[in-house]
Amino acid sequence: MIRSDTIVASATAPGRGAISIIRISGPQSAQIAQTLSGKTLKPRIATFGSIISGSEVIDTGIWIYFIGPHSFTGEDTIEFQGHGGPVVIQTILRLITHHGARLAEPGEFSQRAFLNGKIDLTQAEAISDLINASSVSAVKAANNSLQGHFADQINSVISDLIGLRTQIEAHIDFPDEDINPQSINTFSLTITNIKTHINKLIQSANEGAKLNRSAEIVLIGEPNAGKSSLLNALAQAPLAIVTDIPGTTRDLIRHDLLIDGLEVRITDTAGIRSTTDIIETEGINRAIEALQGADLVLCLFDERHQQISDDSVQHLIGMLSNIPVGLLNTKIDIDRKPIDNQTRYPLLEVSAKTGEGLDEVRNWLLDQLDLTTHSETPFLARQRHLEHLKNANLHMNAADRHHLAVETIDLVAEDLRLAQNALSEITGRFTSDDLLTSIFSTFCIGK
Ligand SMILES: Nc1nc2c(ncn2[C@@H]2O[C@H](COP(=O)(O)OP(=O)(O)O)[C@@H](O)[C@H]2O)c(=O)[nH]1
Ligand SMILES: [Mg+2]
Repeated sequence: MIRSDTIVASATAPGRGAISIIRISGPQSAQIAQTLSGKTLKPRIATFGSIISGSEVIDTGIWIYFIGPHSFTGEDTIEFQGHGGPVVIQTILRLITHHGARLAEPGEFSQRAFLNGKIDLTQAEAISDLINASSVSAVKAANNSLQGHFADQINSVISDLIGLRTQIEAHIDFPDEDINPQSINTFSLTITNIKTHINKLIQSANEGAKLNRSAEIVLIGEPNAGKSSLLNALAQAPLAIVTDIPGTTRDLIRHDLLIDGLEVRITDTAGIRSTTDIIETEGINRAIEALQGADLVLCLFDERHQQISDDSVQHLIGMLSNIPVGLLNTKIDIDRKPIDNQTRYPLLEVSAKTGEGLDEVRNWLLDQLDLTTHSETPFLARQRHLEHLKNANLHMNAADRHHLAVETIDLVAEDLRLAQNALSEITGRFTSDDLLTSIFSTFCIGK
């Protein structure tokens, strides 16, 4: 599906840089390049040349012509690698639009690649996720999706479903004939296998969806344990008020920070204790709520504690399953006596005041949060993918519950059709224009 208009955008980040790349895509690309360079460009050959307006040289660089469909968008595409100054770029963009192209919308190049069948929707999304990746694991997972591994899995389930549907629907045409019990067994087995596959994908997608956002670290402890001081020390800024009055922090204080290139969000909370103060109680409720969305919890204990038991941890965090928990012995500049750790959680020592132990805390956080060291890299998944997978799962369960027989075969066939549709939404085979627009509008301009 070749669009009739030609689009242009700077593909490199705004601001000053050594080089900028301007990308033109659409039927007029080659003509515009020829007019501006004064040269006939050969496909896939880098040609040194200028951009000329009238008799003036605007910029000099490298021209590359990708002839459709052998281009990212599938259309005729031109890339000009010129100098990375904002005014140069604006002047070139204006010149190109003057010659008939229009400025591209965010994500429009990727949208064209998708519409022209160069990539499926999961790959298009992976491009944006790769650009926005906030950790090494996220980069790896985005690349997995970009290579089509996620889509391959989905397509393999879809193809199993199509095979099953073809056989089942063949029986619908002969309502008077009983279905051979052996066929019923085979069908049920296939349904079970498909369900297992979908469930595995849900698990991977769940992991992958976590990578798509910054990890949430929640600091929790009794009042005055040193939570706000630790937040300030990690953020290297006085974000939270620190006093020796217990109950100083009431609301949640969130801060995004990079630890060795890994984007994390740290939440400082109100100290956990029983109190009659209404505002503080609300603060404590919010702290407990924050725990529910946490990827990792740090429990702080200061020098007042000689011993940490499972009970003392549970008192702070309740029952949290599957979330990594770390214990911190704080304020070690005051008292260096080690705390007796009777729990299975690791205990680190830190002083927010002197900075001692902060590097160890950062390293431990990195170790826990960067999934590369812990599990196989999953696909980078979005909430959207998870919802479609869960939907497909619901329809498969319904198909399973209907127990295949002559009387129920229509219902089973319909459930299988709906499951297939849900999966097809992931790769974009059945996706409405509105949804596509909303997905691509979150991309960068020029991508
Ligand atoms: N000496 C020392 N004092 C600290 C340290 N961290 C916190 N404090 C003090 O402990 C008190 C409570 O700290 P704060 O961070 O507000 O604790 P929160 O209630 O857990 O947020 C304040 O008086 C801080 O100055 C530390 O590492 N060393
Ligand atoms: Mg505090």
